[in-house]
Amino acid sequence: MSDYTPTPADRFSFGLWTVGWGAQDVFGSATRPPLDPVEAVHKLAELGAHGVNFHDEDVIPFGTSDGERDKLIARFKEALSATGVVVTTATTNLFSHPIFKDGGFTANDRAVRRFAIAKVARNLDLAAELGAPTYVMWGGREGAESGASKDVAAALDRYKEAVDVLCQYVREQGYDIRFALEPKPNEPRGDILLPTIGHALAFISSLDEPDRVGLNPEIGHEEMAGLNFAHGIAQAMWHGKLYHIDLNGQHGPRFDQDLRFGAGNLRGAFWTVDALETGGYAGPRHFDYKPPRTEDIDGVWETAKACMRNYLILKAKVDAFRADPEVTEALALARVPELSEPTLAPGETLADLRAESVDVEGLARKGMAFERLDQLAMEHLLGVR
Ligand SMILES: [Mn+2]
Repeated sequence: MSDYTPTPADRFSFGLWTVGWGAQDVFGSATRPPLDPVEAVHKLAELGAHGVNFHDEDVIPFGTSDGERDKLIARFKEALSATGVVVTTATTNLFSHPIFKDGGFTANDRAVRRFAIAKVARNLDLAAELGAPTYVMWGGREGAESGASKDVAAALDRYKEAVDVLCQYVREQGYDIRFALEPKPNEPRGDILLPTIGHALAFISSLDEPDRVGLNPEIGHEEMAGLNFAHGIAQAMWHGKLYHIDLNGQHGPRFDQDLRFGAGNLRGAFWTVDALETGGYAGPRHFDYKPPRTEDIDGVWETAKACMRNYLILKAKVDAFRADPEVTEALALARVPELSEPTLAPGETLADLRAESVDVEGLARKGMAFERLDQLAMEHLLGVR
């Protein structure tokens, strides 16, 4: 029986910006002092995490001189080698500085777009140096608040241009890095480009190197759009595009709550773990959340522990659900295995299918027995089975 204590073998990872968030929000200033990234790495290692992720500015504040930059990187690398923590992804902050008020890759101002691409390229060098296999692109400022201010088709042309240029750079440098786009419907912009998993998947097919680009979907972002996250990542996996994942908690369509994993939509979290564990996802289990503003640093570490613990508890629940003989029986009654059977038999033609006589009334009368199946899942989740 597991006591739900994480180890690096569980491959849990955290963004430095999660536990390091000072908790400033739209209405109030920070409630916590800055957290040294080195301290974050040591503490996360102690709690059983496997990896960390960073924006360039989580380690190197905007405007840092080259000499100071080298020192900060050296300190960070020391913490990694002292703890065995690995860098699983890196990303670029193209949203905090006022220069990015209208976006980075899709800013109307061409000089801003040029600066944004150069900023990403510089941090790609660091990502390669630190061995990050995945580079996340969250375009939180790529969007608009009003209709005429953004030519969406031109913005998508520029988005594609930026990703194509950076793919080419990575290839030419020989870096072993893939990109993962992170969709979000809104916040901080009124409407963000590539708002959902589906939009981003379609965009990837337009790129010069589509095989180098996949997704980093986030629970809260899809749920803000009222979408089913487990279905979204299942489709991303079906396309071979689930390169990374951001796990957190959200209560339906409202502001981006970034709760710890398992909080908010608990049933959604159960099916998310089920989709990842049964769907063959092999990447890190990454948490992208914000410890609430009410918490001091002890509360922050409670949330970090809870993210991992909740994942392990839900994994045990999912494993028990999938191993339950009554569930196997209920799946069969619900004809779930039958969906894996092709609709036409080998060699059969559409003409054969059309010639078949169908018991329309009989099929229409027959219930699907889905509620029994779902109640079994509920009872596993509630801990009574
Ligand atoms: Mn995220």
